[in-house]
Amino acid sequence: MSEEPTNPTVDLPTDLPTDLPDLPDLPDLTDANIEVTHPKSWAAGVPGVVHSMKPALAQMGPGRSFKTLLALNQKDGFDCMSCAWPDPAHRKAFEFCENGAKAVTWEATPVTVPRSFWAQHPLSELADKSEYWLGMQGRLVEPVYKPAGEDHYRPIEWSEAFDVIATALGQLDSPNEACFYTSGRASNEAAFAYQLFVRAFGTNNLPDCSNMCHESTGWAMGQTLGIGKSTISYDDFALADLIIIMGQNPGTNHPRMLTALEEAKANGAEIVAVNPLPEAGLRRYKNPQTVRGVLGHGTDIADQFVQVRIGGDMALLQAVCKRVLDAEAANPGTVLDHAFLDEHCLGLEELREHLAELDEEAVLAATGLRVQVIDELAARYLKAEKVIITWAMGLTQQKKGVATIKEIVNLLLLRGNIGKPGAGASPIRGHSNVQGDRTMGIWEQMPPRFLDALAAEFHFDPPREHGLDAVDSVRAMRDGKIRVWLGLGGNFVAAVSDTAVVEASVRRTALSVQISTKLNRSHVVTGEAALILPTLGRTEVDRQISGEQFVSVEDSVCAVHASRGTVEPVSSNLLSEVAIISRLARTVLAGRDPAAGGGIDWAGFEADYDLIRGHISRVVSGCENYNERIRHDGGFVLANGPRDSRTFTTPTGKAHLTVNQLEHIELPAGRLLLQTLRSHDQFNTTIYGNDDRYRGIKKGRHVVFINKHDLVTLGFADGDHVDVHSEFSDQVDRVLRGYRLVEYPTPRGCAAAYFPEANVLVPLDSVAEGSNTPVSKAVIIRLERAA
Ligand SMILES: Nc1nc2c(c(=O)[nH]1)N[C@H]1C(S)=C(S)[C@@H](COP(=O)(O)OP(=O)(O)OC[C@H]3O[C@@H](n4cnc5c(=O)[nH]c(N)nc54)[C@H](O)[C@@H]3O)O[C@H]1N2
Ligand SMILES: Nc1nc2c(c(=O)[nH]1)N[C@H]1C(S)=C(S)[C@@H](COP(=O)(O)OP(=O)(O)OC[C@H]3O[C@@H](n4cnc5c(=O)[nH]c(N)nc54)[C@H](O)[C@@H]3O)O[C@H]1N2
Ligand SMILES: [Mo]
Repeated sequence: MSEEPTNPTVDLPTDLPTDLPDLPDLPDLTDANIEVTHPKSWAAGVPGVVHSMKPALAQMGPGRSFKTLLALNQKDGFDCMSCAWPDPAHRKAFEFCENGAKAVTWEATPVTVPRSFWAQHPLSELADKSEYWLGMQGRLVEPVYKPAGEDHYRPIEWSEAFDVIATALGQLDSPNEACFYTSGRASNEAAFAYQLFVRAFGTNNLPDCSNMCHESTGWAMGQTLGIGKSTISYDDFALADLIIIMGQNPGTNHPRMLTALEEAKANGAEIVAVNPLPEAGLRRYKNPQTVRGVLGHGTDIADQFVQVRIGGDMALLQAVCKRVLDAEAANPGTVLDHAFLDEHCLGLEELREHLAELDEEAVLAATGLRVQVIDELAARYLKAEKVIITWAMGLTQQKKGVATIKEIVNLLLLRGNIGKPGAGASPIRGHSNVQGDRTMGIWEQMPPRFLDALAAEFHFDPPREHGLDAVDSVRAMRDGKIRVWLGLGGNFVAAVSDTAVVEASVRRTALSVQISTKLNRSHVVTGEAALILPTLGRTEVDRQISGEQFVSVEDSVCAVHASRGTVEPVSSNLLSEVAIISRLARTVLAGRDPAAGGGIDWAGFEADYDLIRGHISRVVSGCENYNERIRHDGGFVLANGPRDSRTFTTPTGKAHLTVNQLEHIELPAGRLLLQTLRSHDQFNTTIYGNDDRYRGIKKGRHVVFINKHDLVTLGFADGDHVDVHSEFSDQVDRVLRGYRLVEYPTPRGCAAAYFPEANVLVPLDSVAEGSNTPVSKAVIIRLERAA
């Protein structure tokens, strides 16, 4: 190991109990005693892991904990599965964060679900257990089957499990009666094999977690820039003059980003945070990997905090664009990047005309900001030569998410902030390989170019009709049109909106199948029959006939690299995702002609992942010579037209400035706008613990954050318990009962509660225009005193 300060981030406790907790009696988390203290003004990683992960660390034992944590994000180790934040190309010491350590601890536990578990616990009982309790039962190690009409899973042989699926798929009237979901942890190899199997089977029904995540980004950037991915590389952060972080909570969800921001600041960059909440990581960062960070004041991150109202970003961005155009009008030829606009862009005149009409009163109402705040942001933008804008769920999960992100593109294009060093548009992805999965063809709407390449490589004609995305899959299940549901990872039932509707819809299917590492809600709310297929996690060594395998992943800035598990699998009975997909495909497609999707060497795929990568080289553009380039130290970076050469593969070959109509969110009197977000102790639907320490919440998740003036106006006090009803045009009463109100510095009219519990409140039909993403960040709610 190098001499660099390595990892004070994770202090493993020395007093770990040697015997494991008695799992069946594991007390569930309750929130009878929620504790609320002041939110933190700074973020760092020192104390957190130990506390929130004590039960899981106790399961793991010190030896395995150390080995696993040390391998995290090392050059020869595995890729951290906690987020898609990139690794610096020339890092001095390996870097990982508190929440990465939690994710690894959670997965690498040696505790396994015992065979007796299935006989002991009927599904009807498991349906009352929390996500935390389910996850703490340990790793899944044998396939289990719940036949139709029964209330228990029971162990089943792997081959029988594949037969059950093949039979169910064989009974469908059309391949389009099956849906194949993907969560973003699947490797490129697994994802490529999976989409190939699904298309060979005959459908494009490939919904994924991205439909609920950065889908709005993909559409907005695709339509305006020709590519739905970040236009920067890691090193650009250190070169920027100004970084605007919108709708994102890096201290919890991308903690290693704080190191990049700290470096940018050290190089003189200004940072602006646009967020309804004063998130700790956006205010001050104490880098646990430096002495100054551990002992000192840390780094002040945001130079300006723009406390926008929920859903106000589009108006804010239009107002800033207008100020840029006004500055140009006042001093013609000095503000806009005319050379860039003339050569590369379309739509400037239309934008100018549109924004000339901008209603500043409407902007102030939508944003809740004072005009000086907007002026200050505009001044910072005008002063900077190199600007990066990053964003995440606060922008994408909005009704106007696509249009809002198009406004980011407008603002950047006006001053040539795309395709030059230190500048660009940078969506920060969520799941660690969600971007790679898309590159590999996991999308219900892959373009003809990809499908043609697939056809040429495998000699069958893949279906061309678009498939179902996440929300449309629920609708189709609800309407009885989907008979078989298969999930490659994830926890769809808990992750998608409108919990009651999705649960009823999944129960209508004939068979639901989950390929998973650990138990979750999607295993206990099932089709008539159900299967769980346990799989290796990313931390574990993957041995196949040809030897140890590695897989590959793509991060937020299009860098692709290898990931190799380092700990012994918890059970020799586990199959890798690639092996499960290959064996399933062999069973389902057995006997087919090559022209009907037969004739693919699935056994070869399972034996040696190089074979899959060989196909990827020939099918996926940008992945030529994949096997060779993935073996380079640190991998390789995918080509990116806007970033590399200001090439825009839109239909016109130009980048598009766009005109987007503002729309006011009508908030009836006495109502609040609720966003659903992540606590510090969770990874999506996986709950590690009951605390949210940066926001000052302990021992509970059933809280609603609310502004102090709204408390008064609505006749409540901090600590009161309420029922939260959401209101939508369909008049259905969706309600969460018994939530504790927490006075919090959120803007007036804006509230917050934790996902996934709050998915009960998000109506299925409340979706972003143009991307069909659930509007999880703007739900109209009414509070009523709890009985
Ligand atoms: N530890 C950990 N890491 C994770 C995850 C996790 O659950 N835990 N999840 C992963 C995944 S899949 C994803 S997608 C990412 C998610 O990363 P984030 O997008 O940071 O996740 P959220 O918790 O949804 O936070 C949304 C942020 O947007 C703000 N926001 C809400 N509404 C608005 C708005 O109208 N305007 C603006 N400007 N801001 C708004 C919220 O206050 C909050 O700060 O993180 C990834 N990394
Ligand atoms: N209201 C609301 N809803 C949201 C969001 C929100 O902000 N608000 N965010 C949305 C977003 S951004 C996302 S990305 C989705 C997330 O939706 P999903 O990706 O479906 O959900 P996760 O909770 O990430 O899935 C966790 C499960 O994945 C399985 N798993 C873990 N590792 C592996 C592995 O290596 N292989 C396999 N096969 N399985 C594994 C485990 O069984 C675990 O229980 O939720 C969305 N839903
Ligand atoms: Mo996500």
